[in-house]
Amino acid sequence: MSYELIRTRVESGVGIVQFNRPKALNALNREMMAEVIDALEQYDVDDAVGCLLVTGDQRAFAAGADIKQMANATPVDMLANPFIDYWDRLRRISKPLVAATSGFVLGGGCEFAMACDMIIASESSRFGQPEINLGIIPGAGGTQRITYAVGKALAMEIVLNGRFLSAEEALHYGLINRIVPVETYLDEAIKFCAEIAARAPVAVRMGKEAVNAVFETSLQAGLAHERRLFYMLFSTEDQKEGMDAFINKRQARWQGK
Ligand code: DAK
Repeated sequence: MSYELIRTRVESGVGIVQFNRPKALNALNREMMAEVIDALEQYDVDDAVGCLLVTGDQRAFAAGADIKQMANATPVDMLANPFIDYWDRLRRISKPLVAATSGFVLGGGCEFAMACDMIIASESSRFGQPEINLGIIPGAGGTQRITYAVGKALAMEIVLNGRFLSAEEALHYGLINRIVPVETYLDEAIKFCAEIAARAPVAVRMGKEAVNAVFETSLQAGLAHERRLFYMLFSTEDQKEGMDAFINKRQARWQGK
């Protein structure tokens, strides 16, 4: 599949998708989002890929949804817009999904990063939901995910007053996993993803599913869900391999089976 608005490649078991609209600060238009989701879904079923990484460029991860594309939209246009469906498809990606951010991470760009499982941020990353400046509010999960991450008080400032978070603040509040130098942020993120990609593939997916269940269920239901996934992993060859490798003091060789 060839793409016009993104770049894709596989490195060290990591499926990398890079937004490629630098002149528009990687604003997420419908066409680019369609390509992004298509590429991620393909990597999700590719056995050579164990972890997915989405990135932009140094100046911007993404400065939001494309304002020019939606400026004249009616409610019905927005309802018919496939845009929100892309976020639902993002949630159905079963392999770990990491965002490597730098520069502006705003609006839909921030919502995209927060919809990922983990965020590796360059020192220059600035996170925000500035939709209020356009007379709207976040519409792709921003009000919910930012509140889960930073709590109600700060979320209100971010959503109602367009307050940006620096990388340090984002780390402090647990929005991101780590801060890395601007010059090497993508390499660092690839290394981070490659480590995960080298682990037992089925267990990694089940681990992601179990952690994400926290946001969807009660503790009781979440514990039951975790236990079912845990028992299920005892039907995999990788569980037998992992435990045999430990007992015999050797490196495990994962099959993803
Ligand atoms: N959309 C379109 N173009 C954008 C853009 C955006 N979000 N952000 C930047 N650009 C373009 C600029 O128009 C400019 O293009 P030219 O004028 O050169 O043609 C180019 O990128 C460079 O931007 P600036 O000249 O403004 O660069 P500065 O360094 O001066 O400023 C900035 C950088 C990031 C502070 C500024 O560009 C800015 O404020 N950008 C807008 C940030 C923003 O408001 N983001 C939120 C967008 S609204 C939906 C759910 C959710 C959403 C949509 C639909 N559904 C349920 C269907 C999400 C909505 C949003 O994200």
